[in-house]
Amino acid sequence: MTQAFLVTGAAGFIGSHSVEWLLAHNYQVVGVDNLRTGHLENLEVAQSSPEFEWVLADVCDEAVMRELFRKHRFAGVLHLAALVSVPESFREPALNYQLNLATVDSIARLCLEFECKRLVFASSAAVYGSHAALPNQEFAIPQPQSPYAAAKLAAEVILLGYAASYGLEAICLRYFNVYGPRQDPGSPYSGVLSIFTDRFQGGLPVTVHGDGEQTRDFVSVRDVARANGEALTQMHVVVDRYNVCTGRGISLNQVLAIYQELFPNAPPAKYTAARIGDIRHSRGYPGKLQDMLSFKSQTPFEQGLRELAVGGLTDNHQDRA
Ligand code: UD2
Repeated sequence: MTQAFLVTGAAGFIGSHSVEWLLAHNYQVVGVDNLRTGHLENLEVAQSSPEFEWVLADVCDEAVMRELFRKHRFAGVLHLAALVSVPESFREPALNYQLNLATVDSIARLCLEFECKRLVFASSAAVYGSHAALPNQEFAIPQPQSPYAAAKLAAEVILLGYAASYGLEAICLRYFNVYGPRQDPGSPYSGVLSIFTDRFQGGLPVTVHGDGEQTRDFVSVRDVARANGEALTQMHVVVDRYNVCTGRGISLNQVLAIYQELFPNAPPAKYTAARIGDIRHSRGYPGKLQDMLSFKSQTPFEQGLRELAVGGLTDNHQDRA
């Protein structure tokens, strides 16, 4: 019998790519989203598969979710639905608590109730804070500096506690700077590459906050979807927290040099003051996930950025790892 997996936040940026990976690997998928920040258009490819069931629902609604668990007896859950904006978590700490902590607990308890063994949780590199040694390793003492990071960390702790108490196979994945198609460029706090791509494509100048020498560990959504899929479906996993990153730090100025080649007639970038609270360098150590899942990011940054900026990175989930 084909196994069914639940993906929450399915219509989001990472969610929709993860759904496609699972469908390409012949799994049944039930995708839930309330479309608060996700978009139904992201699921166009998924909707064409008979193995995909779309459910418009709020994951915070435990009664609705319980019915889904009862009906499908999921083999595993990929829990991505969240309040995704760090600035919003400052403005709305109660909503952040509800979406990024209380709901994770509720989904985990439903897994226990319906004997769904595996729960893969979307955590964040934000849990490290800005003072952790580079590259960030999972054993570092986390120093969350936002309500968002605090909730993600607390959710990890709850899940690992349930793993120790009840045998739940909880895998917490700490995503670094994920980029790729379908990332919404709509807010000033959107991922920098979604904003830059949008502006370069529109012939508009980009704004660099600071001197452009800050670095990030940019990981392609295609690789992140594969990490999610492997964590959800591989037979043997080790319950823990894992970085999802490339291990390579790239500066914004290096990023701009690639855009310059792709858009030679673009207006020059404007440099303004650094953002308050901005982290100077962020880079993860990828070895732990590599040891557990044989996972290694496969998209070289230059290639991923070119594909994003000039097209081509759409349906790549057919390639098996
Ligand atoms: C990432 C996450 C955030 C949180 C944080 C933890 C994203 C989108 N955000 O924030 O959720 O986990 O890491 O540390 O992944 N920038 C510009 N111009 C622009 C936009 C951004 O110069 O138009 C700069 C920005 O000041 C920063 C860098 O680009 O230095 C990356 O910004 P970001 O918002 O993409 O991601 P980050 O690392 O601040």
